[in-house]
Amino acid sequence: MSTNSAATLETPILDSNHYSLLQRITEEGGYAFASMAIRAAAGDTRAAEAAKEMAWEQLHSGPWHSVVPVWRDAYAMACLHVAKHHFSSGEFKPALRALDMALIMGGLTLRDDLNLCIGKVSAALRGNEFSDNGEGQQKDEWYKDFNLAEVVKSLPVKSLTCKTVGKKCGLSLEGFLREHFVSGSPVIISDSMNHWPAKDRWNDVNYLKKVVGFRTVPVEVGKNYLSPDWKQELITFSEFLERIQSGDGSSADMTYLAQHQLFDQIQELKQDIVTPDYCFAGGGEIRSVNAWFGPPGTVTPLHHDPHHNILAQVVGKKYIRLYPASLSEELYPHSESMLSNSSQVDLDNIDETEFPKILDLEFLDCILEEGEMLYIPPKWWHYVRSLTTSFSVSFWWSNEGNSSES
Ligand SMILES: O=C(O)CCC(=O)C(=O)O
Repeated sequence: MSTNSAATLETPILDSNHYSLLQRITEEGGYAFASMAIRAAAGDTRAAEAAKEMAWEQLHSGPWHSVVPVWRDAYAMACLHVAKHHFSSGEFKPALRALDMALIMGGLTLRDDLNLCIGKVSAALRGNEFSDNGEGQQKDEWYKDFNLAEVVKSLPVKSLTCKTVGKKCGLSLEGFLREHFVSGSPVIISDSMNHWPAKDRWNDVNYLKKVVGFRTVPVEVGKNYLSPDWKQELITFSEFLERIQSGDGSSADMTYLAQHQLFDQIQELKQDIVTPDYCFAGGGEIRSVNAWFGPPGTVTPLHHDPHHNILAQVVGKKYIRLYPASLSEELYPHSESMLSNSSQVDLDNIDETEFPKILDLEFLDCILEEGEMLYIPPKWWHYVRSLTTSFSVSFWWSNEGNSSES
């Protein structure tokens, strides 16, 4: 189907699976999609857009877990057709957006094709927009001034007055297992990410703009995921960086790239991180690696997750408060099952009449500094506030066969 020309995107997996995929889609009632996809493959741009719309509707026809998986592959297939048409017309940005949408929303079958195409479109875009190689350009760093006394005023009451999380240097895997993993005890590991390429690269705004500026990413907008005004948007990384740099985000329109599996989507950033050896403790498996990137003042409200977690602080600083799992009942969890891992208490604005016990509970807290990792045991409640522009990576792992993510 595709030729080896510079103006075409190659899709070897799609080429060899096109008809079997269409057959599976037809078996799920997708006759109209299949006929559009065949026209799209033959070069009909409008049919490609129509097929993409049809698959999109199927992805939004009910709760995400009830979407028939082949429709996710159908969406990726249609995005590939759309991207090919844009690319051959020299429209690289819309081509890249279609490919990113397929990575974010689509199935896994065509993932290698998507990554292959993304490599080619990104190279074409970089060639167009960055004619200089950036050498000699001043490093544009994220944050320069940090005033702890000022910042402490924005923290929840009683912050930094209780016990702090212990910090260890040169913690061996055996020491981690014995003293933290088995007993479920948090620790800050202070020297385990010096070798990460991200440590030098993500502090440089120009690097991020150049390498991932054109990529589309999902961001959260609003005070936090529990607020009624909270929403999600899809924007380019460059737009996101501009929002952070403009620094005028009030809490109502705070933009946070939160809990997104960015490293499955963007290979260049995956190469900048290293999975800590600690994550293989207990013979477990990585469940998800998430990015958390935003301006000062982002808040992840008090909640717990079912997995072991290493939260690695690559850029900036975060305040983190931890309550042990044994205090769950006293932390006023929401009653609806979807939110039962989140507390009803807004630690930034505690309603003592409604939640009288909360101020008596003991907790651990810390300021997690650039280059440090925090181990959060499963089910430990955590509240997180960024104190500067901050980019962290969380590694969730567990050894339960089918445990689900929160
Ligand atoms: O960094 C954050 O804002 C939240 C991190 C978190 O909740 C997690 O890693 O589970």
